Amino acid sequence: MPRIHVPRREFLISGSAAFAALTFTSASFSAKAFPMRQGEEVIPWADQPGPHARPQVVPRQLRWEEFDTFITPNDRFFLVGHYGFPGIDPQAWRLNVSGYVTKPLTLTLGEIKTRPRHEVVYTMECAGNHGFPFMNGVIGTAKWAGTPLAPILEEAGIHHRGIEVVFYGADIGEEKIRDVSVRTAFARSMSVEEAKSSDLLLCYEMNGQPLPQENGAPVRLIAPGWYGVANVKWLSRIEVRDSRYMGRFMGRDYVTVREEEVSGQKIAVETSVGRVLLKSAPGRVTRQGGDYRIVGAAWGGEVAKVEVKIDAGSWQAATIDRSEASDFTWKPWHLDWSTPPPGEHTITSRVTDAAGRVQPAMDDPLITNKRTYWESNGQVTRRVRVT
Ligand SMILES: Nc1nc2c(c(=O)[nH]1)N[C@H]1C(S)=C(S)[C@@H](COP(=O)(O)O)O[C@H]1N2
Ligand SMILES: [Mo]
Repeated sequence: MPRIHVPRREFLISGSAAFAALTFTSASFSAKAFPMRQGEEVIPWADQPGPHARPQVVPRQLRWEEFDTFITPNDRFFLVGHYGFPGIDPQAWRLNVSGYVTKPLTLTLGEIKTRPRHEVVYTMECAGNHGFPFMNGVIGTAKWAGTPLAPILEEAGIHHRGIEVVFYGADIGEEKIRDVSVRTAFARSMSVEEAKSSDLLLCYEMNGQPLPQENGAPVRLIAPGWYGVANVKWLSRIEVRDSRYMGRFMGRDYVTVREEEVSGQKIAVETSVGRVLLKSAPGRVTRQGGDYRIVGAAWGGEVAKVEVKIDAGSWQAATIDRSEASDFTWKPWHLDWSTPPPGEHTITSRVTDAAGRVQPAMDDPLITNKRTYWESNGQVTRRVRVT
């Protein structure tokens, strides 16, 4: 019968306070050319996001004006930490695979690193991106390296009663549920079927550097195709359970509430944030002499077409640059704007996928019937001032 493992805490060398001591190391980095021209100048957006309501949870976002490389350098990659940014001693760290498995495993970092190494280039977006006026840069693309999870689950042998795989972080928070206060780990789960996907990695490297502390060192889950929240950092425990896991980040937070029409009535349906949705956004406006250009990105599906609308004009097809893109990454695009008249302009983009689905407009019922800010994949409009 499955044994229940008590999580090891001794590898935690610091808790949430660790964030204050974080030093963001600048990764040595060489990136390929990007839709960029000689001597061009970036025009800052007129609609800068306001100060973050919880800067300690989201201490860093991408500044879209700096969107000039396909790969986001580590020191520009956004950060989200709901229970702080713990520092973990990699020597003492262990990963436990337990619960409804026939052979529980305890893996060291060394053992994980000697297993087959895979790399995936994946654009990670927080499900809260564009859901708030102060959050539009919780997205970035990195080359993640690690070992595939599936063979490890195979080795542990999932018991026939196991239906859910829970990924626990080493970060612990206090949660109040009704009138009970409990300490709980940041955790997310997937069905056994989803967890067995060959795309999932136990990741220890980001853009050729050891995974930075703030991004989940020594090991995080990388779940290409999912929203950021599924990519559990500071991974300490993988547990197979015989019932649905309903922790805060599955069942209360990162829950989309959407009203749906059922027999003429509006009924709200709550769903857990899961796979990333089709989306695009204008990235930056540049000027080379009098020639303006709009550069942006599209992601979250099989990108077939990107169009841009300036002010109340008609949709114009943008040029998609697929030179560095792969399945799980954003696709950069650009549109030459020539010489716009001075004054303030709005820029909106929309992406269409290979099946003809279009990124919804902000007044589409898919968006307006949504009562929460998660999974905000509506069309993004930015404002720019031309002088
Ligand atoms: N252990 C742990 N993992 C976590 C989180 C967290 O707070 N704790 N935040 C999640 C969320 S909401 C996002 S969007 C991504 C952000 O990853 P990054 O900080 O490397 O950009 O990590 C996810 N993994
Ligand atoms: Mo997130």
